[in-house]
Amino acid sequence: MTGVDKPVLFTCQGSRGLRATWTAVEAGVDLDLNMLPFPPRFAAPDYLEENPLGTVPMLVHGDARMTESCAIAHYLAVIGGAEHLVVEPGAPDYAAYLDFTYHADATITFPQTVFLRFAKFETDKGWEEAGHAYAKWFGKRLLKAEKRLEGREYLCADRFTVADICVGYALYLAKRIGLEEYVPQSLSAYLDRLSARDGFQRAMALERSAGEAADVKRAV
Ligand SMILES: N[C@@H](CCC(=O)N[C@@H](CS)C(=O)NCC(=O)O)C(=O)O
Repeated sequence: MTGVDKPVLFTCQGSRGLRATWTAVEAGVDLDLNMLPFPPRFAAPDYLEENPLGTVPMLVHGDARMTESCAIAHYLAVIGGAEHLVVEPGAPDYAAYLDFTYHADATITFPQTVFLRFAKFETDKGWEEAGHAYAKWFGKRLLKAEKRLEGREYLCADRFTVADICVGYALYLAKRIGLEEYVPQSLSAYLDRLSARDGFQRAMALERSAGEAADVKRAV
C-alpha cells in the first residue's frame, strides 16, 4: 500500500460501497469504514460538505477522493498490490476487464436503482409502472454477462477479479430488492460461487459490525 494515510470509506451497509469493502478484504487493504444512515443526503446532511452529491460510497485516501464504487474497487486492489484481482494493460482480457468493471454499475445497476426508487421507495409518486418497466430492462441487461460466462467460471482472465466483484454486487442487489426473477439460473449459480467466498462473507460481517457500532440501518 502507498505511504499515505489509511483509506476511509464513507458508506451505508449493503450499498454499492460493498464493492469497495469486499475488494479491500480480498486485497488485504486495511480500510476505515465510516457508516452513514441512508440516504445520507437527508439523514446525514453534514456529509454533503464532503460529497456534494450525497451518494455513497466515497473513498478518501490522501489527496484522493473517489465517488464511483467500481473505480474505488479497482483503486483498492491496485494500492493493495493485489495483482491477481486486476488485469493489467497488455494482458489478454484487459479490455474485457475494463468493460465489465464499468458495465456493472453504468449498465446493470442503473436500471436496478430506478426500480428501487420508483417501485419500492417512492411509491407515492405514481411512477410504480415505470419502476417495473426498469425491472424488465434490468433483466435484459444481464444478457452480456450471461453469454460471457458460458463455459467460464469468472468474467476475465480465468480468475476472480474486481470485474466479478462489480458485476457480482449487482446480482446480490437484485436478490436483496426482489429482482431475482430476472436473474437467469447460470448467473444465480455464479452469484452463489462469489458469495460463498470467504472475502465476501468477511466484508458483509465488517459492514454489519461497523453499522451496528455506528447504530445505523442497512441501505437495502
Ligand atoms: N455510480 C455511483 C452511484 C452512487 C449511488 O448512487 N449510490 C447510492 C447508494 S447505492 C446512493 O448514494 N443513493 C442515495 C442518493 O442518491 O441520495 C457508484 O457506483 O458508486
